[in-house]
Amino acid sequence: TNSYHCWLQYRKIENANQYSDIPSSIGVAGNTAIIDSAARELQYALKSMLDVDSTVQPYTSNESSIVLGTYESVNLNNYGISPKLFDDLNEEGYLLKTTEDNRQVLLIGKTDRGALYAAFHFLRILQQEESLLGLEIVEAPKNQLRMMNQWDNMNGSIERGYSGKSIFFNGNDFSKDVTRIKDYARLLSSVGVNAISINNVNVWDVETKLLTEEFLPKVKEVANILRSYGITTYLSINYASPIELGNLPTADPLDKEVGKWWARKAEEIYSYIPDFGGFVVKADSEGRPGPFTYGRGHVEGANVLARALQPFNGKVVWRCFVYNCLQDWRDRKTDRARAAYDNFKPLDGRFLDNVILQIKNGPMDFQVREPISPLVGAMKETNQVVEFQIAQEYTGQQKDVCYLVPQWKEVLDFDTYSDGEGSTVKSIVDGSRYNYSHSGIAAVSNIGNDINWTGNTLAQANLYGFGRLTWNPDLSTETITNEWIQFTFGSDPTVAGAVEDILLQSWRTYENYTAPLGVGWMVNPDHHYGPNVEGYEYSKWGTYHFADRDGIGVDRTIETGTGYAGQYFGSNAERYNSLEDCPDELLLFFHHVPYSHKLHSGVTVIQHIYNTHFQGVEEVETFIKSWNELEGKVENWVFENVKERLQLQLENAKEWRDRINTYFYRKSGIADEKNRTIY
Ligand code: BDP
Repeated sequence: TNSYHCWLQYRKIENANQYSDIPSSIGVAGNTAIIDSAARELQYALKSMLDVDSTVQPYTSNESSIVLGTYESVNLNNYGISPKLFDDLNEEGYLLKTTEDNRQVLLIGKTDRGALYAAFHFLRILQQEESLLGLEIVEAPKNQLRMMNQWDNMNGSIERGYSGKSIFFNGNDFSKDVTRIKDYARLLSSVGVNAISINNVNVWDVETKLLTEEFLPKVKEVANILRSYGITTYLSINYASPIELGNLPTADPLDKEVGKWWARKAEEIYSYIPDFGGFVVKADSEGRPGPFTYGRGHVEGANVLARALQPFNGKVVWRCFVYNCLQDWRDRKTDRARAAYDNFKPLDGRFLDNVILQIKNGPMDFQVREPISPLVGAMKETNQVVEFQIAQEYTGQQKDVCYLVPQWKEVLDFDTYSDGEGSTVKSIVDGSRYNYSHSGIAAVSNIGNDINWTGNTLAQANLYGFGRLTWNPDLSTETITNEWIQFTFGSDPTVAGAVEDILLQSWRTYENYTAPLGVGWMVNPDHHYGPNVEGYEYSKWGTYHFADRDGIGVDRTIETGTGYAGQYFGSNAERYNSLEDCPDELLLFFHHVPYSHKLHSGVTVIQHIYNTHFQGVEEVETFIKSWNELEGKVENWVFENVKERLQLQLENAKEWRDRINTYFYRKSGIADEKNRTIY
């Protein structure tokens, strides 16, 4: 199935005439592995799209060719390009220019990474069948760190993986076949991802040994592949490594021997991988070891690692998903939503410069609807990246379609007011607002070894969209969506229209039939698929909805609730704190209200619950109807794959509808105004 190639299918171009004068030689300036990857991608794609057999040869300035290189290796004078143009570009930027006679296509990067991105950009233009005449495009990524977090375990399983097994590991070792690692690298770099951590943040087991001579040669092999696509390799580490690997009695970050151990370890790692990215760390969270054991805090915890990595330019990506998962706060004195801010905000300015805090987009955990984490923007002197979850753990697990680009856009466009009006999340994570030395966006990957990588083929759009958005958060959802559709399905307008409608509606639809009005959860414990209204209500995870016969919702106000609303800046705090002003979609995240409470939309909370749950199922039925009309118009394998998943989604949606509606009907005793059947 073509779906293996995702958006790099390079379909045959019907109207190839307009490209008849594209030069068939690729002139390569400089010979790095990255330039080589770019040249091979161009060769492969030109053959596939235009049936052109191109040659790759060393760059000479006067021949008609596609020129691929860096601004220092190409003779800019020849094309009347001033080297100044590159002064303002960051390391990964590029110029894509076609000369007036169209006999030369210039793909010139500030560095070889830039040249690779230019090549992929050029191929996007061809795939969209746009004109090449007189192009002059200057681009650079907006975010510095554009990172993928694999949650892959060495036994081959993937935590929260919904698309088969790991492509990196199996049998407590690295996979022998690296084909898919290379193809994954192509997919990632084609959308601009430039960093990856290859193992799960929960380092349970043999993964601890990734830092040893037993596995470092293999990490190196993988890093070599990834590097040739401009991707830097990171590892998730076990905070107790000094004990488990070093036989030290402690992992106390202030212990001298521990510090020395990490320093030697860093040296060893860099002797294998000179451009190793650094460590991703989940410490003192959900049972993972960390500095708390030794009476130390996150600053000491992260800085000991940072000091070890600093001589090699390595980074510590320290996750802020830290909360007490054994603390019951039904007494309303504590609130899990507060945890990241309460833990980290007081530490601003105390982390070393190569530490980056990684903050989940919401205060809880990747729900279909959550407010934006108040920690974003709250630490002006501490590098931050925001973390998304492409894996659809709480959003349908790649059975249900849930296109998350609109959600991520909302997050990135959110105004934190941290530095007055206009302090959007994107202006914080791109580093510009507070001059962070390192910042960007990371995400939990959604791929596995399923033939189409993502289980549901439509879930490929989330991976594509994530990359494109991290490159440029200002791209519109429509642009990203249409690109993906065209590269994946071609340009049949019937197909494009149907797929676009499904994708753009899908997030709302998923929200409609699941937990209402931002309250979250109501899922089955552990695996998190399907409804279980009280699944987490009486356990200690801190994820409650407080529904009783009178009302529902979590009081997070400043006066009577947990005070969480007060973690926001200025008008955000006021808006969320106020029952009148709080946006409907987050009402139950911030307020406990009676079922008869009237929303801004004019309906009561209970009627909203009924309406949206009936509506959600109807929307899935519409998806099925429009998808079925695509039979014969999309590849059969993909047609069947999505068709099958939509059936599962329909069952899931119905189950949610019935459980939620019944539950709230029984709790409230208030009937549906429209007299629909509630089981
Ligand atoms: C939650 C997942 C859990 C992860 C945790 C994390 O349920 O498997 O370990 O996030 O981000 O969403 O560390």
